[in-house]
Amino acid sequence: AAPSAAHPVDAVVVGAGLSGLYQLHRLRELGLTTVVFEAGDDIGGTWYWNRYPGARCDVESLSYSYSFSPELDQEWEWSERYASQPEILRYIHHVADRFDLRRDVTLRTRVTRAAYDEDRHVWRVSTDTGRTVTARFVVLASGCMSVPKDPGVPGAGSFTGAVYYTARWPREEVSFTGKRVAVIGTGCSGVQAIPVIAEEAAALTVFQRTPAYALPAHNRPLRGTEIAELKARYPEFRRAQRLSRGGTVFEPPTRSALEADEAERRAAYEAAWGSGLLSGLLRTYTDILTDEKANETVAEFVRSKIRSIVTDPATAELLSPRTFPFATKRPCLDTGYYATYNRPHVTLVDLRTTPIETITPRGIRTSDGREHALDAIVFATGFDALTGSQLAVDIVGKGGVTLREKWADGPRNHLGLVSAGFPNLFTVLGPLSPSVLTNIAVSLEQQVEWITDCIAHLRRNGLTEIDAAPAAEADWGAHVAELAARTLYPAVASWYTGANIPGKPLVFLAYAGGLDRYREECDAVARSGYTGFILSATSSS
Ligand code: NA7
Repeated sequence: AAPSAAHPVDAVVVGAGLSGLYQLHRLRELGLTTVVFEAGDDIGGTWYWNRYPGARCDVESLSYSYSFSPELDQEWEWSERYASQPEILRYIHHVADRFDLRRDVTLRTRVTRAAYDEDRHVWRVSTDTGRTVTARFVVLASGCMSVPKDPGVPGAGSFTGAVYYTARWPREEVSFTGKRVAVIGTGCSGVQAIPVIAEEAAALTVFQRTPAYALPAHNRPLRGTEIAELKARYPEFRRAQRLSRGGTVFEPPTRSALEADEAERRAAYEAAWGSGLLSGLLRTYTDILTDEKANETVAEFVRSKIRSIVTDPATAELLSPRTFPFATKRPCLDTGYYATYNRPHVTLVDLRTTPIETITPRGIRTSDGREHALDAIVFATGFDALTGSQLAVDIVGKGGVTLREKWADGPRNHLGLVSAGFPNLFTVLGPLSPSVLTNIAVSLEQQVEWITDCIAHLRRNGLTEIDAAPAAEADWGAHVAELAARTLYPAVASWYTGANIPGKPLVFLAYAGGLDRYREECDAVARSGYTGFILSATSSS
């Protein structure tokens, strides 16, 4: 029978992306009956929804993949250095088939509510299809960048042309041939989509509010020899990844950028630019993210690159970020982004000088009175990051307190995993964990494995409940804030701090201490018998 209130399951996992599918695999190994609810028409999460032109991972494919199965590592063959969205989705499908995961995934079903039954120590989980399931454990694997932001542009409903969101791109073929297209937003999604849309469109107008720092991907097909070379040492490479600071393997820098002279710095930055790695420039010196002067040397290097690529000096200047230090918002990895502005049919509109007044039936009107006539508008306007997907669910914990009430001034939890008063409810890639500051493929495995070990511990010891201790949670919040305060991140208005969403509390939302340190802290907690958590057994179990 389908799981229902009468047929309880052991665990509900919310979301069938990379995190949720791996969590299902692990819980199954423990012998838990598990159901995964997925809102989409198919599995894949982020890589299902973000199928916009040019969508591609900005972590190398050989690193951005599951590490838990040596056999999977050997059999899967990536075709490019940076995998495109369709290839990553094919990989996710392959994994789901290989580990027979689909049979426990219920598609087209959004979890709308989860309420804790304090007497029976179970969660009652409801969906938009009218199902209710009870489960002892709930894992929110609902994504750190999965709730698209409402762009809040007036008049959007009146436009008579086509409207697209990069984060909700249709599955059907979209053709821009012969069309006048607008892209609003120049974050990583816009930066990837713009050059590809420009290939097709008759005219492309980019509406930019804040320019991004975009670095060249130098994407290319992978050579058979380099794949074979890595596969020969994949176990060792995976171990190094797990122990690394951000989920990718590199030799950490040892010197301050300010200790090097101009020529030396330039050479280091040129090499990093040529490396095609998202964090290449960050890895040159120790203090790029902690010292404004050091950071400015990199920021100015990127601006000099923009000036050397973009032929019109005024456009180059508009594309040059000046309002925030390099990498305090996520840098973008691109293919041909800046050079696209040299094409005669591509126009850049600076929303700082001429903001959008309204969208009209025919196009977009800016404050200078100009109406940009359009056939299609693409919103690449970002997400309600890190907390959006958890707060989208009506979660009711102990004493009838909702997660929305509890997090009204910002998220609170212990280890980024469990929030006090919401027992047995775990989050993968949620707030106050390293998530978005790392290679999330490595981060999600670490958290899924910690959660799985924790549940195994509870069951082995006849325990039914784990909750965060309020004092430990307060300490964790202070620790995360303190780690962030050592960096340039928290002072910058970005989606890392919630500043992109009107009314969202301003809190630096990620753990900036590194995945290696985070892993040690999580492991130490588990080893000590879950210090900072309250574990209990109940007779009703
Ligand atoms: P981002 O990085 O949040 O970028 C959103 C962009 O859209 C950014 O340039 C915003 O400008 C712009 N934006 C947002 N709202 C508006 C309105 N109303 N008007 C004009 N411009 C607007 O999202 P992405 O999807 O590009 O990238 C998200 C992450 O996904 C990425 O870092 C990868 O990790 C994967 P603003 O900066 O707010 O001035």
